[in-house]
Amino acid sequence: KGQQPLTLWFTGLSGSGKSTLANEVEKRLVAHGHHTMLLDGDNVRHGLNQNLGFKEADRVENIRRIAEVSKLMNDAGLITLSSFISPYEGDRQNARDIIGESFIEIYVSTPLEVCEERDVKGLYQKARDGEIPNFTGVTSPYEAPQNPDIEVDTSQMSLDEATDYIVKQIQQQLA
Ligand code: GGZ
Repeated sequence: KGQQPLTLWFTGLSGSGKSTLANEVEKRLVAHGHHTMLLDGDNVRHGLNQNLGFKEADRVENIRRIAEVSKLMNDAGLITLSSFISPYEGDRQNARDIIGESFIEIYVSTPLEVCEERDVKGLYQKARDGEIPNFTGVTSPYEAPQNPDIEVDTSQMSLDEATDYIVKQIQQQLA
């Protein structure tokens, strides 16, 4: 199936629902015959970026490499779904510059209170207890996108609704 490559760039706090949503959107795209590559902490921070931590300079380099890989995947004709906190506005802008017009910023704007209440992995509690330094939303900043292409809040919408909404928003860009 012929397709225009895209990078769907999911940004948001830990526990906001980014990776779950990216997985659901990917399933939809694959069901429609698209070829995709999902990048997230599980397949990037354990391999390509295993030498990087969570200090500002490391996050900057993490996002830069992911943007370059996203572009390479687009060059190979794939729709890339990249799911990283990507907390800095400047780094997301840099990713947009690297990737070009196929870049779509999806802000998963689930509020911190909700992410912290969910605390699926117990990381917020550990961060509050001082066991994890530089934790986004607690002891490290998250710069919310001012003008995202798409915004979804998983405390206001079900997973299915949010997935439908994103797929509908990108429909025009899908060949
Ligand atoms: C934020 C951290 C941290 C710190 C470990 N701050 O909910 P998770 O577990 O599965 O997702 C988080 C993931 C964030 O990695 P990213 O590569 O997306 O971050 S960034 O874009 O800012 O470079 C969380 C876990 O790693 N984690 N320590 N200190 N999240």
